[in-house]
Amino acid sequence: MILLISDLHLHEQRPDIARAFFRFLQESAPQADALYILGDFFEVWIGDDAISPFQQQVATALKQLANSGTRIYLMHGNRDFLIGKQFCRLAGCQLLKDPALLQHKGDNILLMHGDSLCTDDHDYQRMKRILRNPLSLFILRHLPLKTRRKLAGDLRAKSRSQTRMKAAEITDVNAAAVEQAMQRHGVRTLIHGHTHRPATHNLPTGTRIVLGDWDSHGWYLQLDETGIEQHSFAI
Ligand code: LP5
Repeated sequence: MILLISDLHLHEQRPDIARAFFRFLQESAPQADALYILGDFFEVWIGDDAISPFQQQVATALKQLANSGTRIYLMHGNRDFLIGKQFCRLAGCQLLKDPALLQHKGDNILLMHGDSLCTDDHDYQRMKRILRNPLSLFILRHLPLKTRRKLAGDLRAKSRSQTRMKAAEITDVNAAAVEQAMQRHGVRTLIHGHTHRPATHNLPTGTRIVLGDWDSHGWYLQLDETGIEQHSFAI
């Protein structure tokens, strides 16, 4: 059995979400062969050299799960793309490229964070190109911690105010981008997060399953012999 989660946005200021996640790790995850985390696991990540006691606690909990035999795969999201090898070592998880393929019942399933499918959000895609090119990543990783904290805070604030003003269609995936991604990878099933719009969409090309973000509810997908099912629970 495989479990997938996304967009927990773990943060000191949401202890309720952290508690729900630790409960999930104790009650549901140990039965899984693998746990896939499809990005935005943390509210924001400014570098492996700035791990807070809370983030260390999260890493330790993941490591316990890994030690008990569940493989853990972690994909970057748009808020935690600076997660690196040091965190992965502490947490016993493996970084997963976006996109990635997962074999299930003889078929490939395409896994993505989801932001790359939001091609109508031109401002976001421009910002992503700037932030994620190798030179920017190098510079960002070497900025003083105080500067990184300030920049990350400014970016979150700007994002919050701008996202509120964007039309719903802009911040959702683009249908053609979805179709292209599925065709390029030859899959009938795509699973992603990012948009915070949990749903299962039946498309001419197959099925697109959107994982929910953890807020008033927690969400996870369960893949087993019987199929794929999205579960949610109150936080
Ligand atoms: O995150 P979410 O879901 O609320 O919104 C996203 C898009 N926003 C973002 C920004 C993140 O929220 C914050 C990123 C923090 C990164 C921390 C690590 C780096 C820190 C180290 C030091 C810098 O991804 C939002 C989308 C939305 O999803 C839906 O898809 O719309 O995009 C925006 O709001 C972007 C704005 O439209 C454009 C902002 C322009 C800012 C220009 C910055 C240029 C680069 C600065 C270089 C330091």
